[in-house]
Amino acid sequence: MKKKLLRLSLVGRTNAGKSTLLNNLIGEIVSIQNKKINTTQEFIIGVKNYNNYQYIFYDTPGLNLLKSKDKNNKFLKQSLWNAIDDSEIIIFVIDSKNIRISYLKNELLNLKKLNKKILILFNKVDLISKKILLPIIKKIDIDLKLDVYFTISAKFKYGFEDFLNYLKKYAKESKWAFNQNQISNKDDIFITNECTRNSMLTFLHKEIPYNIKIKNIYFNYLKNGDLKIKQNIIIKEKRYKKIILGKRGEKIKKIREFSQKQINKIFDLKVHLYLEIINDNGK
Ligand SMILES: Nc1nc2c(ncn2[C@@H]2O[C@H](COP(=O)(O)OP(=O)(O)OP(=O)(O)O)[C@@H](O)[C@H]2O)c(=O)[nH]1
Ligand SMILES: [Mg+2]
Repeated sequence: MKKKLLRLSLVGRTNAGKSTLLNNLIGEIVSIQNKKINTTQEFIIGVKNYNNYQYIFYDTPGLNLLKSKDKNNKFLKQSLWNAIDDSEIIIFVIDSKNIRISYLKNELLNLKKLNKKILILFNKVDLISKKILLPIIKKIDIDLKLDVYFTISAKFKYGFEDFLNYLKKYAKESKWAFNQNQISNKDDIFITNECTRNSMLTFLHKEIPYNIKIKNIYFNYLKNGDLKIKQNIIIKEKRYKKIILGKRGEKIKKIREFSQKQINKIFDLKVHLYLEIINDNGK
């Protein structure tokens, strides 16, 4: 059978469930997911092969960034546009439980200007009854003439087959862009760093998790097969250290344990994770 290839960008507001969808499509965690906003900060690729098809999914930072004037978001915006540019199909993911029709219309109208095929996924249908959702979809459809849409639950892996099958006809005959066993453009160190950032998003409030960097210092498989990882949490402001440590170090303990558990799950082996907080100026 001839090999076929299709590139798709996952686009949508923050929290729509893009990363959850990507991970559950691939069957492994390649992009962290969290209920906090702007979880995805980089251009992450997940690769799904089945039969002679290779689907390349680009996970992107939330679409709402496009309106933001914050200069720090420039990089994020760029990575969103790169993904859209590169893909043949835009998969527009919507949190069905939180639809704001006026925003949605604007976003869709803007995307339509790009003249790319747009496939709409109404996600999180586990949280909303059809009786409530269908009239909303109908209303959007009347105004915007939705080309094609599917209802899914990224979290519970519901509805994947239908849209994956639908997409087949758009795949073009081509050499595959990734090897059979390569599932992401990011390496193991990236995802383990991301696990700690995700843990910080979970346990710390407000701006801190968005103003830190995780740097890997050590990553090695021990003789007994365990994985030993050391990471530095690089902070920009000295005062963050106390907050991250928490009372008697309880916060950092939770952060470390949660991250370690996640890494354990991803690699399916025992992990020893060590964290150190370092000030940006090296102190
Ligand atoms: N109940 C339910 N929750 C979901 C579903 N999909 C995603 N979520 C939850 O929604 C939250 C956000 O998911 P993410 O996958 O991080 O969302 P995202 O679109 O990647 O967000 P950003 O990276 O911030 O743009 C997480 O807490 C997920 O568990 C779903 O189908 N059902
Ligand atoms: Mg994400």
